[in-house]
Amino acid sequence: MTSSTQPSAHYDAVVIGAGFAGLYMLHRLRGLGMRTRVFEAGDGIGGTWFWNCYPGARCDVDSMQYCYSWSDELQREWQWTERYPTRNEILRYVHHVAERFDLNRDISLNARVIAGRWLTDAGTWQIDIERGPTVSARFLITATGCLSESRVPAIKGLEQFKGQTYHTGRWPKIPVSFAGKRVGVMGTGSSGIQAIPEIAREARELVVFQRTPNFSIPAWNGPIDPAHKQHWMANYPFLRERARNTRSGILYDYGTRSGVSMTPAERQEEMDSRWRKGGANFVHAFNDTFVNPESNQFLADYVRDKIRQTVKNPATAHKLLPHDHPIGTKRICVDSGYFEAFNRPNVTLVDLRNDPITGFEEHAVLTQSSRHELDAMVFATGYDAVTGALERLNLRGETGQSLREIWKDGPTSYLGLMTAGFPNLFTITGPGSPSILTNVIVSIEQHVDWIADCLQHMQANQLERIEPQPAAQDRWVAKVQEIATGTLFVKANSWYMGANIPGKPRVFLPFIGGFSTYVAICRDVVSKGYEGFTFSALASKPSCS
Ligand code: NA7
Repeated sequence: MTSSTQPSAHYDAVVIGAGFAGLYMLHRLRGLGMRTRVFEAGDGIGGTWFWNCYPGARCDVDSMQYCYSWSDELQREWQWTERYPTRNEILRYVHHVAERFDLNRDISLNARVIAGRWLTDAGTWQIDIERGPTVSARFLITATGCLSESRVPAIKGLEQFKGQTYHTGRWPKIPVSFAGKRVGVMGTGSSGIQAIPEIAREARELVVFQRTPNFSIPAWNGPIDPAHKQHWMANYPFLRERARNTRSGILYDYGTRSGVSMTPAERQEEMDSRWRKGGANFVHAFNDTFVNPESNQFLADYVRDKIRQTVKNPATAHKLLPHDHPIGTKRICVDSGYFEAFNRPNVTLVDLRNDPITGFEEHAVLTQSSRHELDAMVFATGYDAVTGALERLNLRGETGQSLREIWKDGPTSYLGLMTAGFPNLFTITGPGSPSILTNVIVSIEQHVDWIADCLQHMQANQLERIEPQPAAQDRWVAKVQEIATGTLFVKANSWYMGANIPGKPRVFLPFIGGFSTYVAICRDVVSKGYEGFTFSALASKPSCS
């Protein structure tokens, strides 16, 4: 594009989003001496953890691993208190980091990016801020998160509903009380499964509207085990490096045997011991959980048995049994008393597959067979994952087309880092990278470091423009789909597949070949002179690397 308005400020780099990705990116860019501004839509930093303050919001990755590894002092000084950190504790950590590294002064809050245009002649991005200035930058880096574009389904009559409505990913910052109220929760993914036990304790009545029953593993959360903490504190760099060499960037106990190769007694012992430990590690019992339907079935049956044992009403238990996807192919949930909540007299489960919602009235939600009077409705209905937040930015590349237009049949990206036709635009944890299949902080750090190293390379070589070559991008997009097709993941109607958004193309969004494999590929690309990327100095024509 060539048209432009006069920007009010020019930066070397603009970063969109002040969550874990944006904060670390800012830190690295400063280290390169680049004049950088971070624009954040929210009125606070923390990204996903700023918005997700619903009751029970908690991370399901071990707190000793769910933190930055780029500063050894930082990881030694911060004291986590629970096995799985609450949202509030994570947010305190984020603020600690921002203050310790003096990041806040380069962050603009309440500053939503609503459009961006690549100006070919100037070699800059021009960026519009809602109710704010237009600025320009040589490099534009998105740190908008994979699960940030929240979504409330279109339901007939919802606008007439007079009760309060909430989305878990846009929870108000003022206290919300459900005491004495009749509350509905729609959605039984991770957010619903965390919120339901908490709301059940507080509300007069809780009606859970379930479309798809989900697998969940008990968290057995509690104060952090001092020996575990001590072990991590004493060995942080070594353990972090080991984690980076795994497929999910998390130091789990990865099973080394196929489920089918074990005797029934061995399998039972393996699953029992993992269940006793709790957490997402359960699904890693076998080395073929995600590729062998038989092995997967052992784990799925085990969890279904646990649900039957936990939920006292057999009809309710039956409705809660996951049946339409292999375990783990929708993001595995980790809960604290989810299935137990259905034993409470004030909790009702509505199975929307048999009894769909027909609409809302002023004070009720109607299903085909009944009417539920409600004072509040909580939507735990998820996100337009991975691509939603990027498309919403309305970024237009060299031809004037937007990412949304270019991605209408599925996202195109090279390594999940850049898209052809969008020079100097980097996408942290973009589509086609491991991102949300991993400890996302580990993936964020790897992307931020890769981008910073690339910019340093460009500085050193007086290069001002970078973009991926279409052929390299095509190969990568094909590879991402090919690897996914070899797994059970493609069998589930999950947000990994874009299946939760009506009309979204059905393609597998992240790279599922494993974090360590992905890192090796990225390193290889660099060692071959940034193979598949094209660099140029602005004055010259682009030349292939
Ligand atoms: P998820 O995992 O996308 O869960 C959303 C839930 O909402 C899921 O149970 C959906 O059922 C349900 N849903 C979505 N649309 C509808 C409609 N129209 N009617 C009824 N039910 C619906 O989002 P979460 O926020 O729980 O978790 C997102 C990630 O955040 C999580 O994986 C962690 O990584 C953290 P469906 O299964 O689509 O039938």
